[in-house]
Order: sequence, then C-alpha cells, then structure tokens
Amino acid sequence: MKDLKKIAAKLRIDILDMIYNAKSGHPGSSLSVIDILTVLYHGEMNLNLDENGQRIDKLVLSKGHAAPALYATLASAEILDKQLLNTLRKYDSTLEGHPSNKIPGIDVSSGSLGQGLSVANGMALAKKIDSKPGYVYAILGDGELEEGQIWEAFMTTNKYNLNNLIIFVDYNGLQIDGFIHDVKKLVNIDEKISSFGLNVIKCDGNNTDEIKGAIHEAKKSERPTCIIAKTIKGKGVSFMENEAGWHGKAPNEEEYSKAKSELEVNL
Ligand SMILES: Cc1ncc(C[n+]2csc(CCOP(=O)(O)OP(=O)(O)O)c2C)c(N)n1
Repeated sequence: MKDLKKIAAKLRIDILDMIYNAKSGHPGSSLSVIDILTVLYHGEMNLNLDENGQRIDKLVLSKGHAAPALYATLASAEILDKQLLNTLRKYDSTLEGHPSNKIPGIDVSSGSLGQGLSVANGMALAKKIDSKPGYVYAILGDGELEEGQIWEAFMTTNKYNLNNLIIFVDYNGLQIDGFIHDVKKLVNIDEKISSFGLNVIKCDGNNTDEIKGAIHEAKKSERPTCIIAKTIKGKGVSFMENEAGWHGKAPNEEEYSKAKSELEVNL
C-alpha cells in the first residue's frame, strides 16, 4: 500500500523547488491543497482511459493558481513528464502559471476563479446522459466561494442531482490578501452549501486518512457531495502557515533553504 503521507511530503518539496526556480507562483495555496491531490491521484481516482482515450475519473482544479501542486502530483502519478517541473512559468514552457488543457492530464484550463464548478457540472452531466462510469472531482478555494457563479453552479449540481460529482472546498480561511470572513464575511459555509441541497461532509484536508474517508462516504451518498476540507494555507512551512503574504510569492534563497529543511524532516 502507498504511504500517502510520504508522497505528500515529497510533493511539498517539489512545489517549493518549482516556485523557487520559477521565482514566481503560489506556495501557500499549493501547500494547502497537496494532501487532497495526493489522495485523489494515488488511490482514489480511476486514472484508466476509456475506449475514447478519456480518463474514467476527471478533475477540475478550479483554484487554478495552485497549479504547481497539480503539476507535481500529475508527474508523481506518471501522467506528466517529471523533467517538465523545473520549467514552470518559463518562456516557451507548457507549464504556465495556471493549468492549461494543453498539458497532459489536464482537461480544463482554469485560473479565472468561479468557473470550474460550472465546467465540472457539465462533465458530470455528460457522463450521466451518456451512461458513462466514473467521477468528476472539482476543487474550489474558500475565497473562490465569494464568486457568485459558484452559487449558480451549486443550484445546477443540485438540480441534476450530480452524485457522480465530488466537490472539495479547500477551506484554509484565507484568500489573496486576508481572511475570507474579513473580505466578504463568508461564514457558515457548510450550512450555506447544505441549504443549496448538497450533502456536506467535513474533514481535515491536510490529513490523508480523513480525506480518503470523506471520499468513501461521499461515494455512498445519493445526493451530490461537497467535502469541506479544513486546511492550513502554507501547511508544512512554519513561516508560511496562515500567512496571506505567502499566497503568491516565491521565497528568496534564505527562505527557500529554511523551508526545505523543515519539509525534509517529513520525508
Ligand atoms: C475571477 C478572479 N478574480 C480574482 C482573481 C485573483 N485571485 C487569485 S487567487 C485569489 C484568492 C483565492 O483564494 P482561495 O480561493 O481561498 O484560494 P487559496 O489560495 O486560499 O487556496 C484571487 C482573488 C482570480 N484569479 N480570478
């Protein structure tokens, strides 16, 4: 059986290396979501291809600025060439700062917040109409919930009872420049989403066992599920944790080596 905690520990270092090398990117957001991606791509998602070359399970990273986490995970699952990771954000590289559907393993370009759930709804609805197996996963940021389109999309998820769609909210409490409850007074997320007709499950989004358990529970539900995954932005690097300032900034040389030595302890 795979040691998911060790895989996530390794991927945290890949994220740090990529962003340091690119001198740009979103470390806080990527370190927040990496445990969820690890669980999905290392056991929970069916990554096999169907007769049309489409992956059985699909994922939309709606909080697209966490692209380094997705790229590192795709490489660890051998879907993306690992050599590409150190080309992040370089001129001519396919690994742009936000996911593009030109990249192997990525179906949906994202980065403009608020849109990913609508696309994931369409993908899940298409599967239902075509009687195709598999799940669609969508990962949203909690700050992203401040986009009105997300709530329109929740209504669609509910209307078509898209129980082949599993939504994660990466609930780290922060967005680009502050706490979500300061920026838009976004409170009681679970009650709000539940009132839109979805099954809501809460878990620790930096704990691989809990994430796995939440996915298994979601798959038993007759209704579409939204997993509110409580995370820590910048998880694993002491001076980045819970700091809005580390949302989208690369570390300097000194910060890089401090962060790296902290992350290496968990290898
Ligand atoms: C439509 C749109 N508006 C603004 C932005 C700029 N922006 C990038 S990340 C971000 C905050 C996102 O916060 P959250 O969804 O909580 O993600 P986190 O980084 O905390 O995981 C914002 C406002 C954007 N990418 N798209």
